[in-house]
Amino acid sequence: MSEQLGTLEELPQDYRDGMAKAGVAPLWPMMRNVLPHGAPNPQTKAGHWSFDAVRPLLLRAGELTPVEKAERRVLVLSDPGRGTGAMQATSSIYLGLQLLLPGESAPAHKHTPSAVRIVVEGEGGFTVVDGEKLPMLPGDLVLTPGGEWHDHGHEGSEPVIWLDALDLPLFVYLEGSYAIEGELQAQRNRPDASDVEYLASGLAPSRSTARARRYPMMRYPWARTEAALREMAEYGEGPLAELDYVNPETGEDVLPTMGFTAMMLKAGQVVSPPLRSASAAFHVVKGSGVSRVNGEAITWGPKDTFTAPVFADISHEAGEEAFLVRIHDRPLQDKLGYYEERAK
Ligand code: 1HN
Repeated sequence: MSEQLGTLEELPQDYRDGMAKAGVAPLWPMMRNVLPHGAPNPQTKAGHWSFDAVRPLLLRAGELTPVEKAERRVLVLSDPGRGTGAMQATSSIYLGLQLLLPGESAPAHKHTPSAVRIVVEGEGGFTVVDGEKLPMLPGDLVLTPGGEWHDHGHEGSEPVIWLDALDLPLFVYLEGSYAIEGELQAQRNRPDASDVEYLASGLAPSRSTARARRYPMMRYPWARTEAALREMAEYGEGPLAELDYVNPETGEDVLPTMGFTAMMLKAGQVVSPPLRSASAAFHVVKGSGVSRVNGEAITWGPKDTFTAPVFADISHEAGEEAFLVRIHDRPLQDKLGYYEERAK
């Protein structure tokens, strides 16, 4: 294995000029940039967005910019490693905080990237996906899978804020990101599938009926997630209560590229997971604590969001009982065949 590869500067100027003219470049000076030894060298840096800091800015956006002029009234959480304005929070995950005011609606569209909303504040908001009206209560996780029509509305009396997570950076990278606009959807007059076909965990509509939809359940009510985590923390095996959000028909991840894992930390509990090849964002549904990401301390409170690059050394310590949702790209890495965990 060669240690030191040749540099561009070592090459004669006439040769460099000739290469530039011919539209070619030598690989060897650039090889380590794209293939570092042992582990990736991520551009992403750990980020932390305090909800208390972002909330007033978001509410002010509500005064400054009518939803008609924004389509989606969102403040984007940019990766500090890429700088403010970067349309990504990690290599593969876009995050934004979206505000909808009472009576407003965000128009229908469908696009190639998939999105998930985690409701941060307020009641009365809803998302309609393919005609299914999905109520949005704090902590709920709502899917709008790629290719599905979706619009948002608000029947309540206070502002509603949610966190958007999209696999947008992948689609931008693939030059595959685009949207189609449409009319607000007619809503089917029935509760969403989490309150009908999939009301009870472990029960699914009989297989004698038509084949299940690709995305059979698109709302994961927080009340059930929290109740399940509490039982896991009390009686489950292992030190940590963690639950993956899965498709109730297949048991697979809810979306092709992004995964979601809810976790409960008891007051004072410390967890130190293995290094993972997946990048991650953590959204604090409730509670407070301190996490260390590659040695940097992040002191978080309710409704905050923080991120960790690939292979980050992460530990969490809950000051009080805490519930976090981890957003990650393990499903994509599984499909590409390289997801990896390394013991610390
Ligand atoms: C989008 O469709 C929504 O539907 C929110 O609420 C944020 C950011 C980039 C691209 C599409 C939404 C988005 C988005």
